[in-house]
Amino acid sequence: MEGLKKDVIRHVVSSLGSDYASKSAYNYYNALALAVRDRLIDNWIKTQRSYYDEKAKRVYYLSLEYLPGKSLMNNLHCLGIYETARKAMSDLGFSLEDLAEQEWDAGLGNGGLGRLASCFLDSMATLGIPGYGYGIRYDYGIFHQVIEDGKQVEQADNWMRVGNPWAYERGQHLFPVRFFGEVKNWTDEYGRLRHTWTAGDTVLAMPCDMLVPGWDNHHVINMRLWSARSDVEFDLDFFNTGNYLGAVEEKIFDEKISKVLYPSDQIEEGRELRLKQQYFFVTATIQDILRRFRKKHQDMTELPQSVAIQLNDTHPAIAIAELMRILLDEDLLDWEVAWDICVSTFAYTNHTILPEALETWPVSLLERMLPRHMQIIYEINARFLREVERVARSEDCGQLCHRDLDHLKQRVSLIQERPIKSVRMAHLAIIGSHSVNGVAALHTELLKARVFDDFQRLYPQKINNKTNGVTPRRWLWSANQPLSRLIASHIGTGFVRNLDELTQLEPLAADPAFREAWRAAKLENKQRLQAYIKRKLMRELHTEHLFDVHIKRIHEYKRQVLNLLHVVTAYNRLRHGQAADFTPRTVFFGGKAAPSYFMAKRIIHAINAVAATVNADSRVNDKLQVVYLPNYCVSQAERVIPATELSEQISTAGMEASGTGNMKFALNGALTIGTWDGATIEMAQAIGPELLFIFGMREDELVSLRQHGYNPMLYYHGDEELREALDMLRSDAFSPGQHGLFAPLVDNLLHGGDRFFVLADYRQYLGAQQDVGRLYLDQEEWTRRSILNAARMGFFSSDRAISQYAREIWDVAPMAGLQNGKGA
Ligand code: GPW
Repeated sequence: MEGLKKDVIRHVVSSLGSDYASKSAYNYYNALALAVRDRLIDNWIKTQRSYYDEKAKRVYYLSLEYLPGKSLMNNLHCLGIYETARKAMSDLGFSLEDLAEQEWDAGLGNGGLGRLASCFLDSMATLGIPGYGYGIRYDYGIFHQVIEDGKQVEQADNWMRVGNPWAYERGQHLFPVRFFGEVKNWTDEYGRLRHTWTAGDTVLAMPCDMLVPGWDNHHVINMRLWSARSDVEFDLDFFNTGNYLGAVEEKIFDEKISKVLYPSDQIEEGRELRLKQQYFFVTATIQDILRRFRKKHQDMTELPQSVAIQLNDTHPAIAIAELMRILLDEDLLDWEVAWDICVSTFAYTNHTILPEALETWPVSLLERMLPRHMQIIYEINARFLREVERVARSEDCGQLCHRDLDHLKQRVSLIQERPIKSVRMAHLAIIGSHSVNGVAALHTELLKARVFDDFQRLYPQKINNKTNGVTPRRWLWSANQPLSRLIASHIGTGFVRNLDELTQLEPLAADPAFREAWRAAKLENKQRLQAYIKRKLMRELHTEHLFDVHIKRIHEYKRQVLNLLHVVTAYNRLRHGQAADFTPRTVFFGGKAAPSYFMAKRIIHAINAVAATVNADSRVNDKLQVVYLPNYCVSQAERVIPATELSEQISTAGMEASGTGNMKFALNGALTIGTWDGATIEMAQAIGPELLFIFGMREDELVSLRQHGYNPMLYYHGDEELREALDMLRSDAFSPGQHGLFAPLVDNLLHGGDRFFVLADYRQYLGAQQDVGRLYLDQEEWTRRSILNAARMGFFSSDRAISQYAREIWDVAPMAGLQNGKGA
């Protein structure tokens, strides 16, 4: 402890240039972070060296998004110096919790997809897998959400304004990135046609490294984020022409590329700058991967034995064309050889079946910005369609039938003609990869049977499932110390590395003393949340209420509106005196809406309007409260999830690819009210469906309902309570003076086809909520179920997920000596 104290004081003085006697929390946080980073960097260097020494196969995880959140607490826990740090900082006059609050969340992602990437890096580090995360260091991460007059207002997230003590910026290792220009043809010595891309504009990619430690194993992996730097200052001509200000403007223009994260989740914006970001990221990453590879290899055909590249959705899929370009135009390989290398190296993860989220890029834009890549994509497509034709005409063509050949070719082509001629990035990713995986069992089945059914017939081995997982280090140990300590006092701490060990809790569910201790831990978390809400929102929570929580991005398919209709109905019953047996509850909502997503923003407004009415109504507000948590983010989730008793996972069946929040809640002892969707299905199977509150139509039932003609009006007319709730929303009961404010929401359900089947599931949802309320009155039974839920969540560790990726997709093994956790 004395060593850490000394280091902190030294950093306050010599790294931050401040007086250690002036007790600034900001300085002491930064100094502590630097002292922790000092303890990581030796192991990081040793880890990287061991990869070279052991000629290990490396895994590269390519993601346009990461959501690491805050690093301090996680890193202290991984290093095993949390207690030491707590005492050291307390000696210096600080509470560690307060210091940790000084850190800004690294919000370099939108939601589940970005957070999954961060959980996966944590697991690679803990399992000792030679992995690297690659991404973009956006200057502005996901916007900061404030609620003004019930509406979302976006503020810029200038997360690095106060510096980032965790990152190493490597300004000396820059990679060139080129755009536009033209393609020149030439003939090589064997008479073969060759191509050279002479690009117009150049910018530079600068690496910023963030260290990702494993749990108690001395293994530290790297997350390398690229930041755009202008090459103007390297080009003296620019300044020498006398146009100084013009040169500076050019510099600012170049550096715009990594300026801001696109804040839309599951909606494609199709903006030119977004494509620039993708290619900027991809080419810098591929150059870095090949640089490392070429240190030990000359023969490019050895690439797949040394390198696995995982594409996190299609956002980095242009990497397939980029690697082809390098192999063809720079290494001068033959097409077939280059293509085999690509397919064996790449693997692609799909995270959605929503059509509005499937990426396409206009051919005209690609031709202009990346002319050589567009040529290569055309060539990939031509060869692929010839292969399709060959397979379709062959005898074992299965369900393919060559009468339909033209249609088949149109469906699978990399190019779609309408509404404008565009490249389908998912098709490029499928064809260019040896593995295509979904993120939960149902999702993968839907990929095979619906979205990519043609590809499933063409390549029956390619599509596979890897159900998502979450890291128990952040989402149990670090976020929920009260519960973790209780668990550890009975079964030891092995569960942090091997989550299956939680099954040892099962017998304890029958032990009344353990149940009481479990409840006490949950209550401590509820009280901690209560204090936080009081500080931030100046509101008093009732900790004896059932805490019912719905936090995630706002999206119509996630159906926050269904939850809201339950709240309005409960409000009506209480007002009308029809709910004598109502179990008091507080309903929490939280989540950001894409700034361009009108309906999602209106939903936020409606939630806040209902909350204002309910909370102000003294007839009901001792029994029902509604809280909107502004600016939902990773660090807020870490506070809210441990305090949650009821987890809302109520997406339209078939539409949530997996969900990962669902796992974090159950792991922390919340019971789930949910639909038969995504990974919630597998959770119900692992836990026992009777220990969750499952309701609603299933995916196949919705398909047939849709086929037979779904008429939401039938539900409206047939259900009095539903009608009352919808009429109130429309009739301005919650928006006095703002006529028609929520009419778009209601019209969308009644006259817009209710694409997400909110009305179809309303009555069943109410029934399930009734069951929830009733069970909560029996605290012994509730607690028993809570314990069993957590005890059976072992499968949903991201360690299990990453082990499966490593074995079944990447063909990599953990580093020797790290399998059992302890590092060299
Ligand atoms: F549309 N997901 C997300 F598939 O958070 F790309 N953002 C996205 O843009 C997409 C997916 C994309 C989520 C899924 O909605 C969620 O179900 C899943 O658990 C998560 O990705 C991680 O796989």
